Amino acid sequence: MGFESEYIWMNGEMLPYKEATVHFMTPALHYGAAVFEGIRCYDTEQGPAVFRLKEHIARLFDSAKVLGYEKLPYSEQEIIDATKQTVAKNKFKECYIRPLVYMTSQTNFGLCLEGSEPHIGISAWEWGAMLGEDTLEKGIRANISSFTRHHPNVAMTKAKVAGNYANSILAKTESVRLGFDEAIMLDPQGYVAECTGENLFLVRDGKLFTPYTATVLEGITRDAIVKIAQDLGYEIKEQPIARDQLYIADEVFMCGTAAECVPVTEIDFRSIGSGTAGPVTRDIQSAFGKVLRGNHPRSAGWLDYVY
Ligand code: PPE
Repeated sequence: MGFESEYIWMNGEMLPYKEATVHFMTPALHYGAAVFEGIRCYDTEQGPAVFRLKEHIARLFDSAKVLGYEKLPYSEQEIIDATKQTVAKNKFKECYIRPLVYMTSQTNFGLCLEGSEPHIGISAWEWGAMLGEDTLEKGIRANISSFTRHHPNVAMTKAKVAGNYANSILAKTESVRLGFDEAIMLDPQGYVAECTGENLFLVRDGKLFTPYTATVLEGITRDAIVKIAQDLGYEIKEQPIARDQLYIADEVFMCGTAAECVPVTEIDFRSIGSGTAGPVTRDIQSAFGKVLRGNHPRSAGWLDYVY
């Protein structure tokens, strides 16, 4: 499945896919001066519904603010509406949605946002589970990356800044070349931070643990999983987590919009727990799946219907 679609929304216009281009001299392309979101739309009995759209667009605006754009040319509501129009115009039932705010300038080519203009585009395409459909059941193999995750005063970890993802590309490429599916990254203190595009949880003695948000992205899936797990009666603690706490966990799973909720069954050649998706992970995955498809009490607050 490719990432083509019929239309991409760009700066207020719905453009045919081939016309949605940017010039080579766009500063964003050279310096990673862009912020983005990853959002998913699911097919439900009441039609296509976007999961936590309002929160994703709020984070897009927050990311732009962190980068240095206080004001964007559109309101949050206009971008919410444009996102739904992009899904509708492409007649998608299920898709991944990628809004991007990027630095452009006619006059200044350089490392300062002053004198530049933020442009906005929104694309959508049909993208199944990022790490493969079977991994939701079977789990994945990960390693601890040789690359450290961002120091919070080097790259802004609360913002999905395109340039920050060079770090993810280093780690993910290394892991895949070594034969793993995904990289687990440690923060500059050596504690577990997150994966290249997912947050991480571990389960021990029936309790869930996840790193605090100081050095990681405040994942919207992470937040949903915390609430769903609490609904199910699980206790959750946010705390620093060391590498070997992952090795001796009963279960480990990662979660994010693109990846969804994926068991991690092996880390650094050590099987985690039974080496298969554990019961707590399955319990949470199953409730999460119901939420996404409109079959859960949480769905009402978290699904935004396209029509
Ligand atoms: N950490 C990072 C670094 C990250 O990029 C993501 C999302 C998350 C955690 C989980 O956040 P959330 O989607 O709000 O639950 N990563 C996006 C891009 C992934 C990609 O490979 O591209 C995503 O999942 O859409």
